[in-house]
Parts: sequence; structure tokens; C-alpha cells
Amino acid sequence: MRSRIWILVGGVVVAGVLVGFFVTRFMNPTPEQITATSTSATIQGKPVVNFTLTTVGTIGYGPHPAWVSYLPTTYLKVPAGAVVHITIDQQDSPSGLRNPYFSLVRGTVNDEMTVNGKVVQAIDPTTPAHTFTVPDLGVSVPLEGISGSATQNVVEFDFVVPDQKGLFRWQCFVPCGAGTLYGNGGPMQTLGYMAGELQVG
Ligand SMILES: [Cu+2]
Repeated sequence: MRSRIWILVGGVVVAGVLVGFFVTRFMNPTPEQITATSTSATIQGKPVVNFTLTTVGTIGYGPHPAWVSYLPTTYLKVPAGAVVHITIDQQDSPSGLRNPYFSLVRGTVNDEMTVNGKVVQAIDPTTPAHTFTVPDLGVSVPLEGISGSATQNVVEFDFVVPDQKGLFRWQCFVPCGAGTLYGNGGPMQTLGYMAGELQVG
């Protein structure tokens, strides 16, 4: 009798573990990360690693082809203690900011970025299409929307990541989710589009 109970308990535990794997792996898969490419450069004695991202007005594929998005993904992995050099080919039109604070460049090396090669520390708050913002690292960069016949603005900046491992949420702060409540729904609240994770270490 006793051994039967233990067989039952064991069966329940095994079933629970299998359900757990199903929920975490199949229902909620971890998306592919891209890893920063290493370089031989250093800034402030720290190794520089590179990412190149693109922001587009419509992603054009997947379950939400009409959504705005970062490409190729918003899941980024960098080594601890590195300087991350990001190049963003910004190809979307401006939406403008609700909170003009995010038109400032903050938390990057020298609190600056370059826009098409020109050094800038802030832009007009009505002109951003998106921002690249990592709140817990104090990093925020406004990405100027394209105007006239321009097809993209190339935005570059550097920031230092901590020496310890960590997972940092990042997102855009322009309410760019057109057609959603206050522009903050849809792609603005979905990882992989206008929100993502920066894995350090
Ligand atoms: Cu955005």
C-alpha cells in the first residue's frame, strides 16, 4: 500500500515537471538573442563591442506585420564591463515625445551621440521617431525621425555596462504604437518590437 502511494506521488511530480517544461519552453519560448561583435578598440580602458540595429515603421513579417519595430531583434547580449557601441539606422518618420526629457541624450559616453556624423546632446522633442532607453542604466538616446527625401538617420552612441552579470529591460519612450491607446499599446508593450532585454555577462 505504501509503495503505491509513493508511485502516485512520483507520478504527480513527474507530470508537474513536464507541465512546467511545456509552459516555459513551448508556450513562452526564449527568443534568439544577438551577441555584440567584439572589436580591438577600447574606451576608458574598457573593450568596445558593436551592435547595428534598424528602426522601421512597419516590420513587414511575423504575427504583426504592420507594427513598428527594432530589427533584427530587441534581445541583446553583451559582455560584462564592456563599452557598447550601437549604430542605429533610423528609418521611421517622427511621432514626437510626450515627455520632452527623453529628447536629451543621457548616460552615454560624454552624454552625446552622433546623428549622421554630427555630435549632438539633444534634439527637438517633436522630432523623435523612437528612443533607445535602458532606465536602470540611466541610458537614453532619442532617434530623430526622417524628413524630406531622407531614407534614414544614422545614430551612433556608446555606453558602459556594469562589471557584474545582469538582465536589463530597455524600451522606446516615444508613444509610437499608432492606432493603440495613447500610442502606448501593441508594439510598445511587446518584447521584440519596441521593448527588449539587454543581457550583460
Ligand atoms: Cu518607438
